[in-house]
Amino acid sequence: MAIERTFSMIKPDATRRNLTGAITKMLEEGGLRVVASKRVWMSRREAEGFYAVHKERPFFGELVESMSAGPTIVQVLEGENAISRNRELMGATNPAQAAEGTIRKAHALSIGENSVHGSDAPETAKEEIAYWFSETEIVG
Ligand code: YYY
Ligand code: MG
Repeated sequence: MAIERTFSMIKPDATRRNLTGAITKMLEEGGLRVVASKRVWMSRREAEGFYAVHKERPFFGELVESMSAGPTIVQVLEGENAISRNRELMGATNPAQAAEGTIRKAHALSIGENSVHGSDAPETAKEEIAYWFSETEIVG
């Protein structure tokens, strides 16, 4: 099995409800290790840049609004098949469809305020990590 790194966020809807520890615990108990972490309050411009792939989607405005509405914890996670493992632990984008035991099932409020982000592929993981972290901030 390959040791990988992925990019994760604990979104403002979750930090607002003091869920940083609870969500990090679910990630750690799911086999992932936090190798970089910081708390940021992203600007609208940073949120637009991060989610640029979605800029033509109807929910883009709300997404940028909610991501810049409060603090986010940005993290790099490491572990076996970290990208797909993290997606499993997160659960489906829409919490109404998320499996029992997943982070979104336990904590998400709605499809828009769904508590966590996780990269979806090796290339996006690399880009998303580089968007928020320099190499020296990642300590494996
Ligand atoms: O990767 P993931 O976060 O599970 O979903 P994406 O399809 O990449 O969408 C990113 C983000 O956009 C999602 O977490 C919430 C928001 N969103 C939305 O508000 N409404 C939708 N119908 C789809 C996505
Ligand atoms: Mg996505």
